Amino acid sequence: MKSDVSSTVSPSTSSINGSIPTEPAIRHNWTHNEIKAFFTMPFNDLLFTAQQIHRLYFDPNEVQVSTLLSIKTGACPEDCKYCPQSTRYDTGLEVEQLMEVEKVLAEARAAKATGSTRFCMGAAWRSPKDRDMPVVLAMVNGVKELGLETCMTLGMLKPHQAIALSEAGLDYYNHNLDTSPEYYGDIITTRTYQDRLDTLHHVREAGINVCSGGIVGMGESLDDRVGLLQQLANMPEHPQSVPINRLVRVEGTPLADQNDFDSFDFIRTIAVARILMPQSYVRLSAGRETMNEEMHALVYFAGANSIFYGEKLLTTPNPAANKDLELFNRLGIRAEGGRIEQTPPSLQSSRAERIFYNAAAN
Ligand code: SAM
Ligand code: DTB
Ligand code: SF4
Repeated sequence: MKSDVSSTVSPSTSSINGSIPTEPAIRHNWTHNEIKAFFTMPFNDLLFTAQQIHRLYFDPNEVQVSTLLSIKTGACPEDCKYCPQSTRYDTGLEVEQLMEVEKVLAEARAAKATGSTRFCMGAAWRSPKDRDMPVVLAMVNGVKELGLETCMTLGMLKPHQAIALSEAGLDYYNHNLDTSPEYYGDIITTRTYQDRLDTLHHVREAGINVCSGGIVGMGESLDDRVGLLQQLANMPEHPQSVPINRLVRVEGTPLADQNDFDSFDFIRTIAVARILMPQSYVRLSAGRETMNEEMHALVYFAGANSIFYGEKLLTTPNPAANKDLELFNRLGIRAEGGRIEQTPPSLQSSRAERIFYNAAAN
């Protein structure tokens, strides 16, 4: 689908186009029009601005890598129109009960061996039942003991559940707003936007890092993408991690026949997220299977600095780890944490380049 960014008028961003303050104020009062003005900037100005801001807080050549595991799959009572795990849609998915702790730990060990630094566990639940909590807490404990960061996404949480997860050592909780408050009702009817904000509040209060973002390509308007980022950026604290998913169109879901989402609009969304939330990790999340290497490179340039690593997301495919590594090597990107063995780009190239690289490195 063609971009719905119709104008490329320069907003009044003299402080941005001219000089970026050494440390931009971290704001929580962005207006809709201010954010929309970023979306409609000329593409090069937008990417340049995002990259400058990115460099104030992050190493531009480093990307955080996480591994995702579905610990309970399918048969979810919710009606999220994008989701292959909802029991309401026939997607041919095989239902799996909550995994045993030992099996989860075996997967976490394998993820650690591939160099991942964070292990994210997702369950197709509306919210966890208290009777499931001991098993879930044992997973957090066990993964933490392996020396990995822990992340969970289990649906809505009550305050006491968030506290228990925090005490077990949970580092991040993922709970997405998914879209703007205005478009939300077109996508999900079984829980409200406020329910989601409440869960994020409980997570924050329990001292767990918040991971919250959304999905683009669900037929939403530019104003809805603006609205989603406005909600995230105006939270009392910016989410420490902001996943931006490009809809994975799964056969059997009501959104299976959505048009392709414009690639430039996706890159713009990443860039605007980076500008609004300068200190947050912006995660290039679902949908990478539809992005070529050049698009990945542009998305990293726009300020994305986190990915899911490994060939499966929860139920759908993700690029193979060696493909990501090859691209990292070609772009001179390092995986954060230094656990992944990488070849400097020039070592794969000519002898002259190797000599130059070694000289530069010394
Ligand atoms: N059941 C829990 C919940 O919804 O809070 C946790 C798991 S749920 C699968 C986690 C997130 O995955 C959703 O909030 C949504 O943003 C994302 N997601 C699910 N299906 C997707 C799809 N087809 N394309 C892109 N993102 C998707
Ligand atoms: C997030 O924002 N994206 C991930 C993670 N958080 C849990 C999930 C993507 C799921 C894509 C569809 C699937 O594999 O089932
Ligand atoms: Fe259930 Fe989560 Fe999928 Fe919604 S996104 S149907 S809550 S698994």
